Amino acid sequence: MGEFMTESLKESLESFYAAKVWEDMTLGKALSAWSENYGDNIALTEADRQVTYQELEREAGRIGAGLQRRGFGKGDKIVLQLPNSIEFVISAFALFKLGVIPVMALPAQRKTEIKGIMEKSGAKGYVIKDNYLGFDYKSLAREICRESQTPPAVIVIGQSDEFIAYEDLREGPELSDEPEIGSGEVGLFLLSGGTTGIPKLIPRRHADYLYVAQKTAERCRLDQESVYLAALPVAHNFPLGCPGLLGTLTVGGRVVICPVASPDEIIPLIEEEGVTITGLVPALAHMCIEFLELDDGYDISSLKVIQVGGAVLDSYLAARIEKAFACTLQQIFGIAEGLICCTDLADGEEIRYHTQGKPISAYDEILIVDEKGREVPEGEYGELTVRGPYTIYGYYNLEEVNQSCLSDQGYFKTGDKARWQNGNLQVAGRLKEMINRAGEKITPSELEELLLRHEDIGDVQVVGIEDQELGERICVFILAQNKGLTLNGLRNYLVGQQVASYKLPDQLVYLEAWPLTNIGKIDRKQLRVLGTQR
Ligand code: OOB
Repeated sequence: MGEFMTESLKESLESFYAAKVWEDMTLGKALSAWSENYGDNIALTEADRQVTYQELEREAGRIGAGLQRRGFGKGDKIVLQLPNSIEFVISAFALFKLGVIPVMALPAQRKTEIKGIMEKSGAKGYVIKDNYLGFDYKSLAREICRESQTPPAVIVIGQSDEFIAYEDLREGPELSDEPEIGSGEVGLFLLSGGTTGIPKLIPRRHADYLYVAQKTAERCRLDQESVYLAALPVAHNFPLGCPGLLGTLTVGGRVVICPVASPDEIIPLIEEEGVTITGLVPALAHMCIEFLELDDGYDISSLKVIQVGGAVLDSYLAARIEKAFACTLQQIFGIAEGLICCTDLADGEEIRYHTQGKPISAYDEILIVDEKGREVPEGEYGELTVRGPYTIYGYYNLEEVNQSCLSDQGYFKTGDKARWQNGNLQVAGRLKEMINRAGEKITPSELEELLLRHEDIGDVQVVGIEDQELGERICVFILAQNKGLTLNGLRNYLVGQQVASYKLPDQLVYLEAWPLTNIGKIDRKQLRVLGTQR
Protein backbone atom coordinates (compact mmCIF):
# COMPACT_ATOMS: atom_id res chain seq x y z
CA MET A 1 0.00 0.00 0.00
CA GLY A 2 0.96 3.62 0.01
CA GLU A 3 1.81 3.00 -3.64
CA PHE A 4 -0.36 5.72 -5.04
CA MET A 5 1.54 8.80 -6.11
CA THR A 6 0.77 11.97 -4.24
CA GLU A 7 -1.31 14.79 -5.71
CA SER A 8 1.57 17.20 -5.18
CA LEU A 9 4.00 15.05 -7.19
CA LYS A 10 1.44 14.88 -9.99
CA GLU A 11 0.91 18.63 -9.90
CA SER A 12 4.60 19.43 -9.93
CA LEU A 13 5.24 17.08 -12.86
CA GLU A 14 2.34 18.55 -14.78
CA SER A 15 3.34 22.14 -14.25
CA PHE A 16 6.87 21.23 -15.34
CA TYR A 17 5.59 19.76 -18.62
CA ALA A 18 3.20 22.65 -19.12
CA ALA A 19 6.07 25.13 -18.79
CA LYS A 20 8.72 23.18 -20.69
CA VAL A 21 7.03 20.90 -23.14
CA TRP A 22 3.44 21.59 -24.06
CA GLU A 23 2.37 24.28 -26.42
CA ASP A 24 -0.45 26.40 -24.99
CA MET A 25 -2.97 25.28 -27.59
CA THR A 26 -6.27 23.41 -27.66
CA LEU A 27 -7.42 20.98 -30.34
CA GLY A 28 -10.18 23.39 -31.39
CA LYS A 29 -7.85 26.39 -31.67
CA ALA A 30 -5.32 24.26 -33.53
CA LEU A 31 -7.87 23.62 -36.28
CA SER A 32 -8.44 27.38 -36.61
CA ALA A 33 -4.69 27.88 -36.95
CA TRP A 34 -4.36 25.12 -39.57
CA SER A 35 -7.26 26.62 -41.45
CA GLU A 36 -5.43 29.98 -41.52
CA ASN A 37 -2.19 28.38 -42.66
CA TYR A 38 -3.43 25.78 -45.10
CA GLY A 39 -6.94 27.09 -45.91
CA ASP A 40 -7.38 25.80 -49.45
CA ASN A 41 -5.43 22.58 -49.03
CA ILE A 42 -7.57 19.47 -49.05
CA ALA A 43 -7.72 18.19 -45.47
CA LEU A 44 -9.96 15.15 -46.02
CA THR A 45 -10.92 12.86 -48.86
CA GLU A 46 -13.66 10.27 -48.62
CA ALA A 47 -14.63 8.58 -51.88
CA ASP A 48 -15.52 11.52 -54.17
CA ARG A 49 -15.92 14.06 -51.36
CA GLN A 50 -13.15 16.52 -50.53
CA VAL A 51 -13.04 18.91 -47.58
CA THR A 52 -10.56 21.80 -47.38
CA TYR A 53 -9.09 23.02 -44.10
CA GLN A 54 -11.33 26.09 -44.25
CA GLU A 55 -14.41 23.97 -44.83
CA LEU A 56 -13.48 21.67 -41.99
CA GLU A 57 -13.12 24.66 -39.67
CA ARG A 58 -16.48 26.06 -40.78
CA GLU A 59 -18.35 22.74 -40.57
CA ALA A 60 -16.96 22.00 -37.11
CA GLY A 61 -18.15 25.45 -36.02
CA ARG A 62 -21.60 24.77 -37.45
CA ILE A 63 -22.05 21.42 -35.77
CA GLY A 64 -20.64 22.92 -32.56
CA ALA A 65 -23.22 25.70 -32.70
CA GLY A 66 -25.99 23.16 -33.30
CA LEU A 67 -24.90 21.18 -30.27
CA GLN A 68 -24.68 24.36 -28.20
CA ARG A 69 -28.27 25.24 -29.13
CA ARG A 70 -29.31 21.82 -27.91
CA GLY A 71 -27.78 22.49 -24.54
CA PHE A 72 -24.36 20.89 -24.76
CA GLY A 73 -21.54 22.84 -23.20
CA LYS A 74 -18.10 22.74 -21.67
CA GLY A 75 -17.37 19.70 -19.52
CA ASP A 76 -20.22 17.58 -20.92
CA LYS A 77 -19.35 14.23 -22.44
CA ILE A 78 -20.62 12.71 -25.67
CA VAL A 79 -19.96 9.15 -26.82
CA LEU A 80 -18.83 9.26 -30.42
CA GLN A 81 -19.33 5.92 -32.15
CA LEU A 82 -18.75 6.48 -35.83
CA PRO A 83 -17.05 4.64 -38.64
CA ASN A 84 -14.14 6.32 -40.38
CA SER A 85 -15.83 9.21 -42.12
CA ILE A 86 -15.65 12.94 -42.73
CA GLU A 87 -18.44 13.30 -40.14
CA PHE A 88 -16.26 11.68 -37.50
CA VAL A 89 -13.62 14.37 -38.00
CA ILE A 90 -16.11 17.25 -38.11
CA SER A 91 -17.92 15.98 -35.00
CA ALA A 92 -14.70 15.49 -33.06
CA PHE A 93 -13.55 19.04 -33.78
CA ALA A 94 -17.00 20.45 -33.05
CA LEU A 95 -16.74 18.89 -29.59
CA PHE A 96 -13.15 20.05 -29.08
CA LYS A 97 -14.26 23.62 -29.84
CA LEU A 98 -17.16 23.44 -27.41
CA GLY A 99 -15.08 21.87 -24.67
CA VAL A 100 -17.43 18.88 -24.76
CA ILE A 101 -15.33 15.77 -24.21
CA PRO A 102 -15.77 13.07 -26.86
CA VAL A 103 -15.58 9.49 -25.64
CA MET A 104 -13.92 7.68 -28.53
CA ALA A 105 -15.95 4.49 -28.93
CA LEU A 106 -15.20 1.98 -31.68
CA PRO A 107 -17.85 0.93 -34.24
CA ALA A 108 -17.31 -2.72 -33.25
CA GLN A 109 -18.43 -2.09 -29.68
CA ARG A 110 -21.87 -3.30 -28.66
CA LYS A 111 -24.33 -2.82 -25.83
CA THR A 112 -22.19 -4.18 -23.01
CA GLU A 113 -19.32 -1.84 -23.80
CA ILE A 114 -21.33 1.22 -24.81
CA LYS A 115 -23.60 1.03 -21.78
CA GLY A 116 -20.56 0.76 -19.53
CA ILE A 117 -18.86 3.69 -21.21
CA MET A 118 -22.04 5.76 -20.98
CA GLU A 119 -22.42 5.11 -17.28
CA LYS A 120 -18.77 5.62 -16.44
CA SER A 121 -18.51 8.89 -18.33
CA GLY A 122 -21.99 10.21 -17.51
CA ALA A 123 -22.36 11.06 -21.19
CA LYS A 124 -25.25 13.32 -22.14
CA GLY A 125 -25.08 12.49 -25.83
CA TYR A 126 -24.45 9.62 -28.22
CA VAL A 127 -23.46 10.20 -31.85
CA ILE A 128 -23.96 7.28 -34.25
CA LYS A 129 -24.35 6.47 -37.91
CA ASP A 130 -27.67 4.82 -38.76
CA ASN A 131 -26.07 1.71 -40.20
CA TYR A 132 -22.55 0.43 -40.75
CA LEU A 133 -21.43 -2.97 -42.03
CA GLY A 134 -24.95 -4.29 -41.61
CA PHE A 135 -25.32 -3.27 -37.96
CA ASP A 136 -28.26 -1.10 -36.92
CA TYR A 137 -26.93 1.44 -34.41
CA LYS A 138 -30.36 3.01 -33.85
CA SER A 139 -31.64 -0.24 -32.37
CA LEU A 140 -28.65 -0.27 -30.05
CA ALA A 141 -29.32 3.37 -29.11
CA ARG A 142 -32.98 2.54 -28.39
CA GLU A 143 -32.00 -0.26 -26.03
CA ILE A 144 -29.49 1.94 -24.28
CA CYS A 145 -32.05 4.72 -23.87
CA ARG A 146 -34.66 2.27 -22.59
CA GLU A 147 -32.31 0.84 -19.98
CA SER A 148 -30.87 4.14 -18.81
CA GLN A 149 -32.21 6.37 -16.05
CA THR A 150 -30.88 9.42 -17.83
CA PRO A 151 -31.03 8.49 -21.52
CA PRO A 152 -28.53 10.33 -23.71
CA ALA A 153 -29.59 12.61 -26.55
CA VAL A 154 -28.94 10.54 -29.66
CA ILE A 155 -27.64 12.20 -32.81
CA VAL A 156 -27.78 10.18 -36.01
CA ILE A 157 -25.88 10.55 -39.25
CA GLY A 158 -28.20 9.25 -41.96
CA GLN A 159 -31.85 8.25 -41.42
CA SER A 160 -32.57 9.63 -37.94
CA ASP A 161 -36.16 8.45 -37.15
CA GLU A 162 -37.13 9.69 -33.67
CA PHE A 163 -33.59 10.90 -32.90
CA ILE A 164 -31.80 14.18 -33.63
CA ALA A 165 -30.63 14.41 -37.23
CA TYR A 166 -26.98 15.40 -37.63
CA GLU A 167 -28.02 17.40 -40.69
CA ASP A 168 -30.40 19.50 -38.56
CA LEU A 169 -27.50 20.53 -36.31
CA ARG A 170 -25.97 22.30 -39.31
CA GLU A 171 -28.86 24.69 -39.68
CA GLY A 172 -28.63 27.97 -37.83
CA PRO A 173 -26.01 30.59 -37.01
CA GLU A 174 -22.38 29.57 -36.71
CA LEU A 175 -20.57 29.17 -33.42
CA SER A 176 -19.83 32.69 -32.26
CA ASP A 177 -18.66 32.46 -28.68
CA GLU A 178 -16.20 29.61 -28.27
CA PRO A 179 -15.80 28.90 -24.56
CA GLU A 180 -12.45 29.49 -22.85
CA ILE A 181 -10.67 26.14 -22.66
CA GLY A 182 -7.28 25.64 -21.05
CA SER A 183 -4.71 23.65 -23.03
CA GLY A 184 -4.12 21.47 -19.96
CA GLU A 185 -7.78 20.53 -19.69
CA VAL A 186 -9.06 17.13 -20.78
CA GLY A 187 -9.84 17.19 -24.49
CA LEU A 188 -10.90 13.62 -25.15
CA PHE A 189 -11.38 10.23 -23.58
CA LEU A 190 -9.68 7.29 -25.27
CA LEU A 191 -10.72 3.79 -24.28
CA SER A 192 -8.72 0.88 -22.99
CA GLY A 193 -9.54 -2.76 -22.38
CA GLY A 194 -11.17 -3.43 -19.02
CA THR A 195 -11.20 -6.42 -16.70
CA THR A 196 -14.94 -6.34 -16.18
CA GLY A 197 -15.88 -5.74 -19.78
CA ILE A 198 -16.26 -2.01 -19.31
CA PRO A 199 -13.47 -0.17 -21.09
CA LYS A 200 -11.57 2.30 -18.93
CA LEU A 201 -11.73 5.99 -19.81
CA ILE A 202 -8.35 7.55 -20.53
CA PRO A 203 -8.35 11.33 -20.11
CA ARG A 204 -6.05 12.99 -22.63
CA ARG A 205 -5.41 16.73 -22.52
CA HIS A 206 -5.58 19.10 -25.47
CA ALA A 207 -1.91 20.00 -25.19
CA ASP A 208 -0.55 16.51 -24.56
CA TYR A 209 -2.50 15.03 -27.42
CA LEU A 210 -1.35 17.72 -29.85
CA TYR A 211 2.22 17.22 -28.64
CA VAL A 212 2.11 13.52 -29.58
CA ALA A 213 0.59 14.28 -32.99
CA GLN A 214 3.39 16.78 -33.71
CA LYS A 215 6.21 14.59 -32.42
CA THR A 216 5.08 11.51 -34.34
CA ALA A 217 4.54 13.62 -37.48
CA GLU A 218 8.19 14.70 -37.15
CA ARG A 219 9.36 11.09 -36.75
CA CYS A 220 7.48 10.19 -39.92
CA ARG A 221 8.77 13.29 -41.75
CA LEU A 222 5.27 14.41 -42.65
CA ASP A 223 4.76 17.61 -44.65
CA GLN A 224 2.14 19.32 -46.81
CA GLU A 225 2.65 16.73 -49.54
CA SER A 226 1.88 13.85 -47.19
CA VAL A 227 -1.21 11.75 -47.80
CA TYR A 228 -2.20 9.62 -44.80
CA LEU A 229 -4.60 6.72 -45.27
CA ALA A 230 -6.81 6.30 -42.19
CA ALA A 231 -7.37 2.54 -42.45
CA LEU A 232 -7.73 1.41 -38.82
CA PRO A 233 -10.75 2.73 -36.88
CA VAL A 234 -9.90 6.38 -36.23
CA ALA A 235 -11.31 6.44 -32.71
CA HIS A 236 -8.19 4.48 -31.77
CA ASN A 237 -5.09 6.34 -30.62
CA PHE A 238 -2.83 4.95 -33.37
CA PRO A 239 -4.73 6.23 -36.47
CA LEU A 240 -6.12 9.20 -34.56
CA GLY A 241 -2.98 10.80 -33.29
CA CYS A 242 0.25 8.84 -33.86
CA PRO A 243 0.59 10.73 -36.23
CA GLY A 244 -2.58 9.54 -37.92
CA LEU A 245 -5.29 11.99 -38.71
CA LEU A 246 -4.24 14.74 -36.30
CA GLY A 247 -0.53 14.56 -37.06
CA THR A 248 -1.26 14.90 -40.78
CA LEU A 249 -3.43 17.97 -40.15
CA THR A 250 -0.70 19.61 -38.05
CA VAL A 251 1.46 19.84 -41.19
CA GLY A 252 -1.22 20.67 -43.76
CA GLY A 253 -1.27 17.21 -45.36
CA ARG A 254 -4.27 15.26 -46.62
CA VAL A 255 -6.11 12.46 -44.87
CA VAL A 256 -7.77 9.82 -47.01
CA ILE A 257 -10.60 8.08 -45.21
CA CYS A 258 -10.80 4.33 -45.63
CA PRO A 259 -14.27 3.26 -44.48
CA VAL A 260 -13.45 -0.43 -43.92
CA ALA A 261 -10.13 -1.86 -42.73
CA SER A 262 -9.68 -4.58 -45.33
CA PRO A 263 -6.99 -5.14 -47.98
CA ASP A 264 -9.40 -4.81 -50.92
CA GLU A 265 -10.22 -1.28 -49.73
CA ILE A 266 -6.75 -0.29 -48.54
CA ILE A 267 -4.61 -1.31 -51.51
CA PRO A 268 -6.76 0.27 -54.26
CA LEU A 269 -7.02 3.50 -52.21
CA ILE A 270 -3.24 3.72 -51.89
CA GLU A 271 -3.00 3.63 -55.67
CA GLU A 272 -5.96 5.92 -56.44
CA GLU A 273 -5.10 8.61 -53.91
CA GLY A 274 -1.30 8.49 -54.06
CA VAL A 275 -1.11 7.62 -50.35
CA THR A 276 2.34 8.22 -48.84
CA ILE A 277 1.84 6.78 -45.34
CA THR A 278 -0.52 4.52 -43.45
CA GLY A 279 -0.59 2.63 -40.16
CA LEU A 280 -1.65 -1.00 -39.74
CA VAL A 281 -1.70 -3.68 -37.05
CA PRO A 282 0.43 -6.76 -37.88
CA ALA A 283 -2.54 -8.98 -38.77
CA LEU A 284 -3.90 -6.46 -41.26
CA ALA A 285 -0.45 -5.86 -42.72
CA HIS A 286 -0.22 -9.63 -43.21
CA MET A 287 -3.56 -9.74 -45.00
CA CYS A 288 -2.47 -6.88 -47.25
CA ILE A 289 0.68 -8.77 -48.22
CA GLU A 290 -1.39 -11.80 -49.18
CA PHE A 291 -3.70 -9.59 -51.18
CA LEU A 292 -0.72 -8.06 -53.01
CA GLU A 293 0.74 -11.49 -53.69
CA LEU A 294 -2.49 -12.61 -55.33
CA ASP A 295 -2.85 -9.48 -57.41
CA ASP A 296 0.31 -7.56 -58.24
CA GLY A 297 -1.42 -5.23 -60.70
CA TYR A 298 -1.57 -2.36 -58.19
CA ASP A 299 0.86 0.54 -58.33
CA ILE A 300 1.47 1.48 -54.71
CA SER A 301 4.79 3.18 -55.35
CA SER A 302 3.54 6.46 -53.80
CA LEU A 303 3.88 4.81 -50.37
CA LYS A 304 6.93 5.97 -48.41
CA VAL A 305 6.21 4.76 -44.90
CA ILE A 306 4.22 1.87 -43.49
CA GLN A 307 3.76 2.02 -39.74
CA VAL A 308 3.02 -1.26 -38.00
CA GLY A 309 2.10 -1.48 -34.33
CA GLY A 310 -0.48 -2.51 -31.77
CA ALA A 311 0.84 -6.02 -31.23
CA VAL A 312 4.12 -7.90 -31.41
CA LEU A 313 5.44 -7.97 -34.96
CA ASP A 314 7.45 -10.99 -35.92
CA SER A 315 10.79 -9.93 -37.49
CA TYR A 316 10.24 -12.27 -40.44
CA LEU A 317 6.91 -10.63 -41.13
CA ALA A 318 8.54 -7.21 -40.69
CA ALA A 319 10.94 -7.92 -43.54
CA ARG A 320 8.13 -9.28 -45.72
CA ILE A 321 6.03 -6.18 -45.11
CA GLU A 322 8.82 -3.88 -46.18
CA LYS A 323 9.42 -5.89 -49.33
CA ALA A 324 5.76 -6.20 -50.31
CA PHE A 325 4.96 -2.53 -49.73
CA ALA A 326 8.34 -1.43 -51.15
CA CYS A 327 8.74 1.37 -48.62
CA THR A 328 10.20 1.98 -45.16
CA LEU A 329 8.69 0.07 -42.25
CA GLN A 330 8.26 1.98 -39.03
CA GLN A 331 7.54 -0.15 -35.99
CA ILE A 332 5.48 1.69 -33.45
CA PHE A 333 4.70 0.71 -29.89
CA GLY A 334 1.97 2.69 -28.21
CA ILE A 335 -0.56 2.68 -25.42
CA ALA A 336 -3.74 4.72 -25.34
CA GLU A 337 -2.61 5.81 -21.87
CA GLY A 338 0.31 7.68 -23.38
CA LEU A 339 3.82 6.48 -24.25
CA ILE A 340 4.69 6.18 -27.91
CA CYS A 341 7.93 4.62 -29.12
CA CYS A 342 8.83 4.12 -32.74
CA THR A 343 11.73 3.44 -35.00
CA ASP A 344 13.23 6.22 -37.08
CA LEU A 345 13.00 6.06 -40.87
CA ALA A 346 16.80 6.24 -41.02
CA ASP A 347 17.31 3.29 -38.64
CA GLY A 348 18.96 0.19 -40.13
CA GLU A 349 17.14 -3.11 -40.73
CA GLU A 350 18.35 -4.59 -37.47
CA ILE A 351 16.50 -1.91 -35.55
CA ARG A 352 13.47 -1.63 -37.85
CA TYR A 353 12.79 -5.38 -37.93
CA HIS A 354 13.58 -6.24 -34.34
CA THR A 355 12.69 -3.25 -32.14
CA GLN A 356 10.08 -0.59 -31.53
CA GLY A 357 12.65 2.18 -31.47
CA LYS A 358 12.81 5.10 -29.07
CA PRO A 359 10.26 7.19 -27.18
CA ILE A 360 9.06 10.24 -29.09
CA SER A 361 9.84 12.73 -26.32
CA ALA A 362 13.12 13.54 -24.61
CA TYR A 363 10.97 13.93 -21.47
CA ASP A 364 9.61 10.35 -21.51
CA GLU A 365 11.05 8.51 -18.54
CA ILE A 366 11.01 4.75 -19.01
CA LEU A 367 11.85 2.29 -16.25
CA ILE A 368 11.91 -1.44 -16.90
CA VAL A 369 11.36 -3.13 -13.56
CA ASP A 370 11.11 -6.52 -11.86
CA GLU A 371 8.14 -7.68 -9.74
CA LYS A 372 9.43 -5.63 -6.82
CA GLY A 373 9.59 -2.46 -8.87
CA ARG A 374 13.40 -2.39 -9.06
CA GLU A 375 14.99 -1.43 -12.34
CA VAL A 376 16.44 -4.46 -14.17
CA PRO A 377 19.89 -4.32 -15.77
CA GLU A 378 20.02 -3.13 -19.38
CA GLY A 379 19.16 -5.93 -21.80
CA GLU A 380 17.05 -7.89 -19.31
CA TYR A 381 13.31 -8.22 -19.57
CA GLY A 382 10.97 -6.66 -17.07
CA GLU A 383 7.77 -4.71 -16.93
CA LEU A 384 7.69 -1.54 -18.98
CA THR A 385 6.73 1.45 -16.81
CA VAL A 386 6.69 5.07 -17.87
CA ARG A 387 5.93 8.63 -16.87
CA GLY A 388 6.20 11.73 -18.99
CA PRO A 389 4.46 14.68 -20.55
CA TYR A 390 1.61 12.74 -22.17
CA THR A 391 1.25 9.57 -20.08
CA ILE A 392 -1.74 9.60 -17.73
CA TYR A 393 -1.67 9.53 -13.94
CA GLY A 394 -4.89 7.60 -13.76
CA TYR A 395 -8.09 6.57 -15.48
CA TYR A 396 -11.25 8.63 -15.14
CA ASN A 397 -13.34 7.70 -12.13
CA LEU A 398 -11.41 4.54 -11.24
CA GLU A 399 -9.58 5.36 -8.04
CA GLU A 400 -9.03 1.73 -7.10
CA VAL A 401 -7.51 0.75 -10.42
CA ASN A 402 -5.38 3.87 -10.29
CA GLN A 403 -3.82 2.81 -7.04
CA SER A 404 -2.48 -0.35 -8.62
CA CYS A 405 -1.52 0.88 -12.08
CA LEU A 406 0.83 3.64 -10.87
CA SER A 407 4.04 3.46 -8.88
CA ASP A 408 4.52 5.92 -6.03
CA GLN A 409 6.77 7.92 -8.34
CA GLY A 410 3.97 8.25 -10.89
CA TYR A 411 5.18 5.64 -13.35
CA PHE A 412 2.35 3.99 -15.27
CA LYS A 413 2.66 0.21 -15.30
CA THR A 414 1.96 -0.99 -18.83
CA GLY A 415 1.82 -4.72 -18.07
CA ASP A 416 4.11 -5.27 -21.05
CA LYS A 417 7.26 -7.33 -21.04
CA ALA A 418 10.10 -5.31 -22.51
CA ARG A 419 13.84 -4.69 -22.56
CA TRP A 420 16.37 -2.26 -23.98
CA GLN A 421 18.29 -3.43 -27.01
CA ASN A 422 21.18 -1.02 -27.70
CA GLY A 423 19.06 1.97 -26.78
CA ASN A 424 15.94 0.76 -28.55
CA LEU A 425 12.89 -0.72 -26.91
CA GLN A 426 11.91 -4.31 -27.57
CA VAL A 427 8.44 -5.35 -26.41
CA ALA A 428 7.88 -9.10 -26.11
CA GLY A 429 4.22 -9.31 -25.16
CA ARG A 430 1.91 -9.02 -22.19
CA LEU A 431 2.92 -9.82 -18.66
CA LYS A 432 -0.72 -9.86 -17.72
CA GLU A 433 -3.14 -12.01 -19.60
CA MET A 434 -5.00 -9.77 -21.93
CA ILE A 435 -5.51 -11.35 -25.34
CA ASN A 436 -4.26 -9.28 -28.25
CA ARG A 437 -6.29 -10.45 -31.22
CA ALA A 438 -5.27 -8.57 -34.36
CA GLY A 439 -4.51 -5.51 -32.24
CA GLU A 440 -7.83 -5.61 -30.37
CA LYS A 441 -7.47 -6.27 -26.68
CA ILE A 442 -9.72 -8.84 -24.98
CA THR A 443 -9.69 -9.65 -21.30
CA PRO A 444 -10.19 -13.42 -20.77
CA SER A 445 -12.11 -12.96 -17.52
CA GLU A 446 -14.71 -10.84 -19.26
CA LEU A 447 -15.54 -13.60 -21.77
CA GLU A 448 -15.36 -16.24 -19.03
CA GLU A 449 -17.92 -14.30 -17.05
CA LEU A 450 -20.30 -14.15 -19.99
CA LEU A 451 -19.79 -17.79 -20.93
CA LEU A 452 -20.44 -18.92 -17.38
CA ARG A 453 -23.94 -17.49 -17.72
CA HIS A 454 -24.63 -20.05 -20.47
CA GLU A 455 -26.85 -22.74 -18.98
CA ASP A 456 -24.75 -25.60 -20.38
CA ILE A 457 -21.39 -24.31 -19.20
CA GLY A 458 -20.20 -25.27 -15.76
CA ASP A 459 -16.63 -24.11 -15.93
CA VAL A 460 -14.70 -22.35 -18.63
CA GLN A 461 -11.30 -20.89 -19.32
CA VAL A 462 -10.43 -18.44 -22.07
CA VAL A 463 -6.85 -18.19 -23.24
CA GLY A 464 -5.02 -16.42 -26.05
CA ILE A 465 -3.19 -18.82 -28.37
CA GLU A 466 -0.39 -17.63 -30.62
CA ASP A 467 -1.69 -17.41 -34.15
CA GLN A 468 0.08 -16.64 -37.42
CA GLU A 469 -2.77 -14.59 -38.83
CA LEU A 470 -4.19 -12.84 -35.79
CA GLY A 471 -1.22 -12.57 -33.46
CA GLU A 472 -3.37 -14.31 -30.89
CA ARG A 473 -6.63 -16.19 -31.32
CA ILE A 474 -9.28 -16.65 -28.65
CA CYS A 475 -9.49 -20.22 -27.41
CA VAL A 476 -12.26 -21.41 -25.12
CA PHE A 477 -11.70 -24.49 -22.97
CA ILE A 478 -14.63 -26.41 -21.52
CA LEU A 479 -14.84 -29.74 -19.79
CA ALA A 480 -15.96 -32.91 -21.62
CA GLN A 481 -19.41 -33.18 -20.08
CA ASN A 482 -20.56 -30.25 -22.21
CA LYS A 483 -19.78 -31.89 -25.55
CA GLY A 484 -23.05 -30.77 -27.08
CA LEU A 485 -21.65 -27.25 -27.49
CA THR A 486 -20.04 -26.14 -30.73
CA LEU A 487 -17.81 -23.20 -31.54
CA ASN A 488 -20.55 -21.68 -33.66
CA GLY A 489 -23.06 -22.21 -30.88
CA LEU A 490 -20.83 -20.32 -28.45
CA ARG A 491 -20.29 -17.51 -30.92
CA ASN A 492 -24.02 -17.17 -31.52
CA TYR A 493 -24.63 -17.14 -27.80
CA LEU A 494 -22.12 -14.32 -27.34
CA VAL A 495 -23.61 -12.37 -30.24
CA GLY A 496 -26.88 -12.66 -28.33
CA GLN A 497 -25.09 -11.21 -25.29
CA GLN A 498 -24.19 -8.20 -27.42
CA VAL A 499 -20.43 -8.32 -27.13
CA ALA A 500 -18.14 -6.81 -29.77
CA SER A 501 -17.55 -9.07 -32.75
CA TYR A 502 -13.78 -9.11 -32.28
CA LYS A 503 -14.27 -10.82 -28.92
CA LEU A 504 -15.92 -13.92 -30.42
CA PRO A 505 -13.86 -17.10 -29.85
CA ASP A 506 -11.87 -18.68 -32.66
CA GLN A 507 -11.37 -22.11 -31.15
CA LEU A 508 -13.14 -24.48 -28.79
CA VAL A 509 -11.30 -27.27 -26.98
CA TYR A 510 -12.83 -29.97 -24.79
CA LEU A 511 -10.82 -31.30 -21.86
CA GLU A 512 -11.40 -34.25 -19.52
CA ALA A 513 -9.97 -32.28 -16.59
CA TRP A 514 -8.16 -29.01 -15.99
CA PRO A 515 -4.38 -29.08 -15.86
CA LEU A 516 -3.40 -27.83 -12.39
CA THR A 517 -0.35 -26.13 -10.95
CA ASN A 518 1.31 -27.54 -7.85
CA ILE A 519 -0.86 -25.50 -5.55
CA GLY A 520 -4.01 -26.50 -7.39
CA LYS A 521 -4.69 -23.48 -9.57
CA ILE A 522 -5.67 -24.02 -13.17
CA ASP A 523 -2.46 -23.95 -15.16
CA ARG A 524 -3.14 -21.43 -17.89
CA LYS A 525 0.30 -21.82 -19.41
CA GLN A 526 -0.51 -25.47 -19.96
CA LEU A 527 -3.84 -24.53 -21.51
CA ARG A 528 -1.97 -22.39 -23.97
CA VAL A 529 0.17 -25.40 -24.92
CA LEU A 530 -2.93 -27.58 -25.31
CA GLY A 531 -4.61 -24.99 -27.50
CA THR A 532 -1.55 -24.80 -29.73
CA GLN A 533 -1.46 -28.58 -30.22
CA ARG A 534 -5.00 -28.81 -31.58
C1 OOB B 1 -2.01 0.61 -29.20
O1 OOB B 1 -2.64 1.06 -28.06
P1 OOB B 1 -3.62 0.21 -27.13
O2 OOB B 1 -3.87 1.05 -25.95
O3 OOB B 1 -4.78 -0.28 -27.91
O4 OOB B 1 -2.83 -1.09 -26.71
C2 OOB B 1 -1.64 -1.02 -25.98
C3 OOB B 1 -1.02 -2.40 -25.86
C4 OOB B 1 0.36 -2.36 -25.27
O5 OOB B 1 0.31 -2.34 -23.86
C5 OOB B 1 0.95 -3.64 -25.84
O6 OOB B 1 0.52 -4.76 -25.12
C6 OOB B 1 0.37 -3.70 -27.23
O7 OOB B 1 -0.85 -2.98 -27.16
N1 OOB B 1 1.25 -3.10 -28.24
C7 OOB B 1 2.35 -3.69 -28.75
C8 OOB B 1 2.85 -2.81 -29.74
N2 OOB B 1 2.06 -1.73 -29.77
C9 OOB B 1 1.09 -1.92 -28.85
N3 OOB B 1 2.94 -4.86 -28.45
C10 OOB B 1 4.06 -5.17 -29.14
N4 OOB B 1 4.58 -4.38 -30.11
C11 OOB B 1 4.02 -3.20 -30.44
N5 OOB B 1 4.56 -2.44 -31.41
O8 OOB B 1 -2.06 -0.55 -29.54
C12 OOB B 1 -1.24 1.63 -29.98
C13 OOB B 1 -1.36 2.97 -29.66
C14 OOB B 1 -0.64 3.91 -30.38
C15 OOB B 1 0.19 3.51 -31.40
C16 OOB B 1 0.30 2.18 -31.72
C17 OOB B 1 -0.40 1.22 -31.01
